[in-house]
Amino acid sequence: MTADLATTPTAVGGPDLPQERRLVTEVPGPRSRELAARKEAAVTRAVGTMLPVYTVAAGGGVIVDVDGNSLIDLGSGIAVTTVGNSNPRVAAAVAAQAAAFTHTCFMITPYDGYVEVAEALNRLTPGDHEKRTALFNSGAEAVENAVKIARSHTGRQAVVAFDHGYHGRTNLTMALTAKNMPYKHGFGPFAPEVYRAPMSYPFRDGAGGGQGVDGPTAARRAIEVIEKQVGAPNLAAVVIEPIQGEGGFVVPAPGFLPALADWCRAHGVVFVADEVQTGFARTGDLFACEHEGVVPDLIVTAKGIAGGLPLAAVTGRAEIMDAPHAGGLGGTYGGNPIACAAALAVLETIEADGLVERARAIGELVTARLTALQEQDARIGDVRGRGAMIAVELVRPGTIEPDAALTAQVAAAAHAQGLVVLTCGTFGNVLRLLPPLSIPDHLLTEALDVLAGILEATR
Ligand code: PLZ
Repeated sequence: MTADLATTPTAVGGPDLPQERRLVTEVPGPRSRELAARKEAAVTRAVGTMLPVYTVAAGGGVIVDVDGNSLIDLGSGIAVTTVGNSNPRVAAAVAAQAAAFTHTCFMITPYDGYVEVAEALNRLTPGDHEKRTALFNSGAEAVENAVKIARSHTGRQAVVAFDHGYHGRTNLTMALTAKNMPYKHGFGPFAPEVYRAPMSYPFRDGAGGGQGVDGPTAARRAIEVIEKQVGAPNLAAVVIEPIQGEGGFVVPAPGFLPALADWCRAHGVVFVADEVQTGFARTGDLFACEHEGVVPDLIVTAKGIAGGLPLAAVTGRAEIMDAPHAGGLGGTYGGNPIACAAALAVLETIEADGLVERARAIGELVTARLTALQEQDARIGDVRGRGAMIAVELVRPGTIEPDAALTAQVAAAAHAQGLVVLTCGTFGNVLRLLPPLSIPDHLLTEALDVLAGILEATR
């Protein structure tokens, strides 16, 4: 089995893969290291690889590499394979669509998959108002289009994003993104008319790990910056992640998002929820906005929408979405038929497999264990997140001073022991867990055991 997987280019993944952590070489092994050397000679160094084990198959909760190692997947390819890698419904839908036709361009001769995905998103996203959808290829492309739509609708130009926010790597989304390294450094000039407001970050707002600044107060703080530095009459859109992803799994204090959304509504500002990382059951709701009953004017989705096929969407109020002139939005591949077929299979799977509930159960299991660890380890400053999007922020004991070195050390040890675990955060000191919702409990528990052992060994 192992040898087959390592040598056969047509290895079969999906949930039937043995659900085990199995290390048969060091990580990365010799075949992966060979491929890494070829990568270095062929691929620009600007495109990095976090854990250079070269994949041959994945599914359930594991990733199998060319050396025959089976690693526990706690990253889902950055929150993408929420329904599981090579999910059988997705794989079948993709194969059937690929056999029928692969592309016509929706702007040339359209097809029903695109319309069906739009109908589904209009139905499933928060709010029962009349909605419209447009499809794109990546999160960044969809965020850019949300801004285009908001500008067209309002006739205003300014856009507000937040401290610690991440929205992509294209020119406009780099401008919206807060962190310089590695996303922006040397890549300017950036798109104009982008302003930044303070986020609600409970762990850091309270100077010592408390809830110092509550949600409504943090919203007033942000709104004051917006009113003084931008002015509502100039402001087209406020773009915010309901739980920040790359910025450190920052969950704003309760009341922050509703207060911001209310202010936007009162001032004719388009409230854009970037649910690229939080969407599609990840947080234990279909969309993270639902947790506080926030209804965004526009919601941006990608990643988990199509089980790994490139697809993204902007969905929102019909009168806003229809503001641009006919033909004003589009792109060659946006809403590609294979990606749409995958998305329909994903939505069916979320419902059929009860994945919203599964995300909540994962959240409880992971949070309970990490909270117990925190009680004995002052370096774990904060355990936060929701559903299957949970992180720990590592600090110097008794302070909120970030410990990026410890975070890197723990992540490296986890990789060596067969866990695909990601880091994030403005200060590089957050370990984040984003397992596929298809991961079995025994692998989650094993992964948490390994992490606990690593934390113990680094004391
Ligand atoms: N908005 C909230 O999380 C992508 C980026 C990884 P694309 N996050 C992972 C990296 O280093 O490039 C993301 C996101 C939020 C937008 C995006 C951008 O989505 O599909 O990568 O363009």
